[in-house]
Amino acid sequence: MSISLLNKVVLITGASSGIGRASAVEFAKQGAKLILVARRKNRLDGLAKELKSQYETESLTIQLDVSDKDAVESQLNNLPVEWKDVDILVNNAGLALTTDKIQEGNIDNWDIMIDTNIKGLLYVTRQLITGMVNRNSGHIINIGSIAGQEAYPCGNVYAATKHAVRAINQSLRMDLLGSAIRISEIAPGAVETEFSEVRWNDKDKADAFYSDFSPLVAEDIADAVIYCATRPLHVDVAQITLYPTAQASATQLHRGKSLIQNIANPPTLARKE
Ligand code: NDP
Ligand code: 8X3
Repeated sequence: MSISLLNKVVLITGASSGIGRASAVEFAKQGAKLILVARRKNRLDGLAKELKSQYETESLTIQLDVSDKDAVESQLNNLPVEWKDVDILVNNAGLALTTDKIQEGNIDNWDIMIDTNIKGLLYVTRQLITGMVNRNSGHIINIGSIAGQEAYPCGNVYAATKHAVRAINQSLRMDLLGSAIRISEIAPGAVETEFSEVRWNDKDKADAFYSDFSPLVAEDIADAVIYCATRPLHVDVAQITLYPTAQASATQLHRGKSLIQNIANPPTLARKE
């Protein structure tokens, strides 16, 4: 049993790469209209063009740094009238920067993670939630992490931001109780996207990280996003945690080719640009 997403207006932050991009593709397949948000506008425009030709998708692309409070307010307050009523918000934009001990941490990196993963998510949510409340309809899907459920060595500030996402998710559900608005959190383990390359600013190190186990791919998370969005309106999927089969916690990865060879149909790797 599922509901239709045809002509629903879906705003996805961080749609230029990885999980956000894959989610945009899946929503496009369902006939949704997409507001694609990220800093790299050329990528968003390329995606919009691709989705138009493949699925006849109508898209609006917005270059926006979600950590820029004033820009979020002005851009999202001034959406063209046909895009104003956002039905589904996917708060996906986020990043980790380095894996350092706190005592060796770079404070500028902490600020960027906090400003993007926590404050950016809140700024975007605040702009769109009033309309959802007024219409008594809407769905906010937040991309958290297993790092929101456990801390791990050198994951300190990133894990703190994802714990915050989890807390915000729980609070949203409580604050909106009595409305028809749904709140979901998806918490992935290791997903092969540009995430690790951004984290370490080192593509070889990122490639090596994923090289000897079968990580999740962005489409696995997009699949969960669509699952949440297509449940009947009386069902609110509160939280989904997704691990690669080869992972049991943030620090426990079964590395080695044997498990991969035992999987009959290994997933295709997420597209990278
Ligand atoms: P990617 O690096 O592939 O994608 C991150 C996206 O976030 C990009 O589209 C990037 O766009 C966008 N972004 C980053 N900073 C900003 C900003 N200030 N303003 C607007 N957009 C921004 O990584 P993933 O797809 O893996 O990450 C998506 C989410 O999933 C993140 O929240 C991440 O924490 C979470 N996650 C990832 C996991 C993984 O293992 N990959 C596991 C668990 C959670 P641009 O640079 O163009 O602005
Ligand atoms: C990304 C997963 O384990 O690197 O959120 O924190 S982890």
